[in-house]
Amino acid sequence: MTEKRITARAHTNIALIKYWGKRDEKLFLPMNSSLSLTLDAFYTDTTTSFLPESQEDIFILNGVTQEKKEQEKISAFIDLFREAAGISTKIKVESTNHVPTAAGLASSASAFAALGTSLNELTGMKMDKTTLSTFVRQGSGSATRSIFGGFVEWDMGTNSFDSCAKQIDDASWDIAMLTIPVSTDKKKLSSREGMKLTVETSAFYPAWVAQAGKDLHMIKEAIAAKDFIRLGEITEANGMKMHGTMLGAIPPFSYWEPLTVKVLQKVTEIRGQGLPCYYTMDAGPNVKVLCRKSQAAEIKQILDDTFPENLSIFSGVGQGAYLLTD
Ligand code: 2P0
Repeated sequence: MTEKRITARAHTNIALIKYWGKRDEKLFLPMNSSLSLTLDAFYTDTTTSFLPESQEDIFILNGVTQEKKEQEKISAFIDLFREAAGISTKIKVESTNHVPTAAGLASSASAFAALGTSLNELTGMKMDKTTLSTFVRQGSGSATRSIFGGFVEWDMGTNSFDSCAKQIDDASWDIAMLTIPVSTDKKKLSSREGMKLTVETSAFYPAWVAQAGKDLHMIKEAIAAKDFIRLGEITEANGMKMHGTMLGAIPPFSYWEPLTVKVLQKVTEIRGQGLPCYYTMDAGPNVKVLCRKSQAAEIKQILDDTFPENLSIFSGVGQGAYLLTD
């Protein structure tokens, strides 16, 4: 077998309508459809190559060979491609996360989207992006959306073949995001565990599912109308509804820290001063702020003056996953 090395890049994405809960844990089928913005500031580069002589896959992340547990997780994902392509050769995966070290934003979304895009080429599958998104979904749900750029919808679908992503809009209309890193500590409860506990125990969960569907419908209308204010209002409300479900879980839990609340209050205050900006949060204490690109520098300055030890990171809109080698 000739030495073939395939490198792919995928950017991370931040959901504006959140994915929170699975209806099928093995196939990563979500309880609700979601919608995200792909970011250009944070991405993963992954190179794959065949290991014809090896009995095992090898997974190297940021230059460090990973332990068996991580390796097995990656091998199970590679198996999806091997089975589809009818091959059994072991594979070496070399991955580098390009995420500002202070941001605490290491993302399974960019990781599995980059790996899947690379494997799609290496194994000769050459699936179209929509089909590829159904494969990477089975590595991590949020990765489904990182296959595409701009505003991306992950349609919950009816089965494993139609639960896929599609681009809604390329978001090339004065959109940006600021990330305020509140804490870089490893979270106590992974998003996978957090959403499972919420689905199984939260009294608020059925309301979340109903609301997420309505919010998705409304945000798509706002995007079609390029209505930034409406987009922000729906984003902010949806994120808070997701965090509300966690307080209804047994035991209740929250990813918030005291500084999180101060940042949220500041964003509201900045908005009150006539600079439209809207917050959202994922399964962690960091705050992301949706704003107009043309006003991002001004908003960033106010945030950085207020929180000088937690400097915000600017991101423009990112493109979908792509091959770096050909
Ligand atoms: C999202 N999150 O839509 C939501 C909002 C976090 C909060 O997708 O179990 O790492 O691998 O499918 O994708 C993070 O969860 O979970 C996530 P798995 P994932 O972005």
